[in-house]
Amino acid sequence: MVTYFKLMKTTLLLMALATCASFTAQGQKSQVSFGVAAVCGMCEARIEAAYDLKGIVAADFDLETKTLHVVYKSKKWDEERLHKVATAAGHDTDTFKATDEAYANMHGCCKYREGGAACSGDEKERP
Ligand SMILES: [Cu+2]
Repeated sequence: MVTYFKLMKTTLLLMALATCASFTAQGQKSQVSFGVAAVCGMCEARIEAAYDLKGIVAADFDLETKTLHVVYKSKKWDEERLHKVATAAGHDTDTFKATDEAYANMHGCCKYREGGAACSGDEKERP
């Protein structure tokens, strides 16, 4: 009986190790899409630039659908923290709100809460 338990323990340990190894080999990448409030091309550039961070593989914002797609290393990031990268740059997401301070720091034509003032000159036109 004692031998049997020992064998069980060893088997379980080996199985656990094998599972860990296969996760590591895949690099544990995840991806997520969520809504981010934005008005113009400047917003798009600002949002994508904000995600130029360690552990983020790719960030692509679609201005037409106002959807951000992020590929990230799940070891370093989780969804809540990814949302907060956008709010720190001044952009509300579909779950979290930007602070008034971050919002106030944005360019005037990017004020999406007031419906977005008309962008002028060098920025891309609103869709
Ligand atoms: Cu803008």
